[in-house]
Amino acid sequence: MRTLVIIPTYDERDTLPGTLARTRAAVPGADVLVVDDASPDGTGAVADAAASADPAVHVLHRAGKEGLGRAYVAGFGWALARGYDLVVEMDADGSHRPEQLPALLARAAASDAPDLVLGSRWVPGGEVVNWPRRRLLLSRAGNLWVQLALGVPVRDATGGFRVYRATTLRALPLAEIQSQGYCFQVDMTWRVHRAGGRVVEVPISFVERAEGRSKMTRAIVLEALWRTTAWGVAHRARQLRRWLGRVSRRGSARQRPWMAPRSERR
Ligand SMILES: Nc1nc2c(ncn2[C@@H]2O[C@H](COP(=O)(O)OP(=O)(O)OP(=O)(O)O)[C@@H](O)[C@H]2O)c(=O)[nH]1
Ligand SMILES: [Mg+2]
Repeated sequence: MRTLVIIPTYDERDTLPGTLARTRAAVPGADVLVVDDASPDGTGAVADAAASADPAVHVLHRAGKEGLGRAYVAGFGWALARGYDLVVEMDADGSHRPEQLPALLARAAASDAPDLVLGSRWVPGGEVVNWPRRRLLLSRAGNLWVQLALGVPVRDATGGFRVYRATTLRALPLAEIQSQGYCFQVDMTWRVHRAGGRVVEVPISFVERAEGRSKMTRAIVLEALWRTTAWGVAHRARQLRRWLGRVSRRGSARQRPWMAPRSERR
């Protein structure tokens, strides 16, 4: 299967070369696309140098920082236009170990053909290395909230090390997606789930970045909180309306039995 590994970058000059080398070694048959948002530290030029030395490496330059979600949507469009079968999301900072790509890709190519394979920190066998307590709590609480609010039956909907089937991406309205930061991962997981897609989790070992600077900000956390809350309220209201509709139909059928379907008449 033709595979593209998308790596979004913003100021990852120090981390990108190692990640590219490890990715090419781990999955030599896969192509790589770096999506750089005009990083002020010159990551785009580092990516260009790697691309000119290796035909399997490509670079998509964007005009400015628009967030992780927009970068991935642009990368998905690039992949779909070129006929890739599997599309991978992976961070540049080493938190996602390229050595675990073969396991994720093998699961994606298995005979049950999952629509989305999530690298998961929170299933048995998954782990986080070197995270401060604050980040652990945030991730656990965020994922619990997503399960409660949206009813998505996965343990790590916020994770960003994942494999999509191209057919899954083609079926989603990618141009409509508004989420910019990490909320994008939840948004995509929920969309695949709602569309009836099969989402499976594979344990990964997630390592805190050793170099470079985190782009996680308070605004990104708040975006995730308000969007998931709004989606959750709308989702639960829809469920309640459906349930009330069923109850009232049953009630009126009991009062006027001739209106009930033949199978429900007594
Ligand atoms: N193109 C692009 N890439 C981005 C943007 N924001 C973050 N990234 C990249 O997305 C990946 C994940 O961002 P990180 O800063 O590592 O976020 P994080 O993993 O939640 O935070 P840490 O665990 O603290 O590293 C990295 O490869 C970033 O360079 C953006 O606006 N545009
Ligand atoms: Mg990171």
